[in-house]
Amino acid sequence: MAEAAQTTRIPLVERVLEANDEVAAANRAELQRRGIFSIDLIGAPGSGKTALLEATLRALEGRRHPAVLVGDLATRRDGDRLARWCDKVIQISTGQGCHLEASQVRDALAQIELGQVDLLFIENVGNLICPVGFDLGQSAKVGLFSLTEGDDKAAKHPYLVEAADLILLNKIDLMPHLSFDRRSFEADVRLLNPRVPILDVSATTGEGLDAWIAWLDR
Ligand SMILES: Nc1nc2c(ncn2[C@@H]2O[C@H](COP(=O)(O)OP(=O)(O)O)[C@@H](O)[C@H]2O)c(=O)[nH]1
Ligand SMILES: [Mg+2]
Ligand SMILES: [Zn+2]
Repeated sequence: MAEAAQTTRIPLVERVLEANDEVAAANRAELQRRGIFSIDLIGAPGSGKTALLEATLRALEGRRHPAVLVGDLATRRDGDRLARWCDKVIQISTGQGCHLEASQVRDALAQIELGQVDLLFIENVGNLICPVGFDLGQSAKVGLFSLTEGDDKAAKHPYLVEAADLILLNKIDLMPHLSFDRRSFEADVRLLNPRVPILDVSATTGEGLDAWIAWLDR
């Protein structure tokens, strides 16, 4: 019985991913047609995704025209934080869903006037695992790690590191207080993704944000 259940389960998972990929492809085509560079920001709960986006929106004010989608199981708190810096913020409540799916992005985008928008940030649900497998139609995946998670988290989450177009290492301001081995972290990243840029940042102090903004502008 257990075996039979397993053989029907695998194709179902494949169908879910295939359906997601179709919607993601449509999202990607639409965003490209509009010239919108989009980022899927993936990181653990508390790694500083919202804080980084707050600092980023502040830095881009008056220069770029961003929109933000933010996924969370419950509460509008992150959306409310971000709405202080950006007038195009949509909070996506995923309920029990531990990742965003392309259809949720499509439905959220339909609620935004995209005419002026040139940059889209998507704060994924705090989770380093399944968000990697669900394409949203983004231009780039950014993996956010932080010092408080420990220096072994890149090695422990190889799929995110492999898929990432950029790695951000946040909370760099806490380096004097923690025993985070920066070289070991980087060595683990390099084994998985030899060319991915790694940028040290602090959403709190603003350290390193210039390089991140320059990456966005490219
Ligand atoms: N010291 C320090 N704290 C940070 C930094 N970025 C975020 N935090 C703190 O980490 C906590 C979680 O941040 P939040 O943005 O909500 O993380 P999220 O769950 O990934 O969106 C908050 O208390 C932030 O103030 C940073 O660069 N340095
Ligand atoms: Mg958040
Ligand atoms: Zn999930």
